[in-house]
Amino acid sequence: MANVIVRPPWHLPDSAVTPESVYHRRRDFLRAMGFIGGGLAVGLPALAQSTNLAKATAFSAGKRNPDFNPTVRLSDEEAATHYNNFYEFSTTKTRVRDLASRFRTDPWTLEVNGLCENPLKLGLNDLLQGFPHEERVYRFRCVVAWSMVVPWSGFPLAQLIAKAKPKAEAKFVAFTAVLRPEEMPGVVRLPDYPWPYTEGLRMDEALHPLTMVATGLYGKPLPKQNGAPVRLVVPWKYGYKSIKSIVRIEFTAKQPSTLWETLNAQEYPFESNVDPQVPHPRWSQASERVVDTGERIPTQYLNGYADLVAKLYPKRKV
Ligand SMILES: Nc1nc2c(c(=O)[nH]1)N[C@H]1C(S)=C(S)[C@@H](COP(=O)(O)O)O[C@H]1N2
Ligand SMILES: [Mo]
Repeated sequence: MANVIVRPPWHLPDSAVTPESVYHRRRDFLRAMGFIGGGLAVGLPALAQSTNLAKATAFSAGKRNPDFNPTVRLSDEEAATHYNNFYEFSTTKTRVRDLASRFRTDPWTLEVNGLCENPLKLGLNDLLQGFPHEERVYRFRCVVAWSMVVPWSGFPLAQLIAKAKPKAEAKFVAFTAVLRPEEMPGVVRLPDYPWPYTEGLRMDEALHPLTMVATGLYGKPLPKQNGAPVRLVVPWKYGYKSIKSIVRIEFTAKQPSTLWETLNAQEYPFESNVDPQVPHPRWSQASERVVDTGERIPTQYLNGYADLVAKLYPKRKV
């Protein structure tokens, strides 16, 4: 047998999907470290991860909510779980899954605090059992113009916000992902990134019923590469707003900084609504490539959710 690597149809070279400035900086860093040109050894022990029965039994995907069910076909589960953006592990989408295998996602604590009456500390079971779960099929559109359609399980973020009782001064919600360089080789390789990964929403966006806290994908607990055990899903914004592996949700009076906006505010602004009429400075956003079929389809304003969320953005004429 010839040793041929067959690229799945959804493969894209790393250079095509990494913001160019960032890509060059990373190469400079790697060159300085002597990594380019020689063999690359990542000095982390390959720990075997035991399967997590407690989590598997507590998880229930919930019934599919027919109100959120685009008529287009679901993307292949294989593509959605093998082609991932999770820079804490790797900038190469096809490597994230393997590199995330040693990531520990149980136990987990999600802290909810900041400007609120009732700060919370939620463990896995609080998240899985304290909120009624349902399944929703959402379109998902990455800023580099690939897209998929997948069933998430979880609950509206508004339910969690209601439990925390934000104060009137709280105008934004800031999200922070876990940071464990010892389990995350991508963090070590991008030392000039403003870790941890952070994101943010306006309060009205966070409270919108489309905004979801997800703990599952395709009827199963979230795979590590998709942001286990708990992530955000904001389907009308570019994918990077949907932060994975969240450990903190904070209510703030001022707009919080985010990792991507800090890196390049022109290219990755805070709002980041999907909009085919607003090109990215380096590419068009008019169309997108369906991740598993490779088909090119037109991109829709607010990723097809304009009827539900356009009212949040009255200045943009539809
Ligand atoms: N913590 C964290 N969350 C993240 C990212 C990341 O690198 N780190 N990448 C984002 C980007 S750019 C996208 S497109 C989606 C990808 O989600 P998926 O791998 O489940 O498709 O996750 C987002 N959330
Ligand atoms: Mo993305």
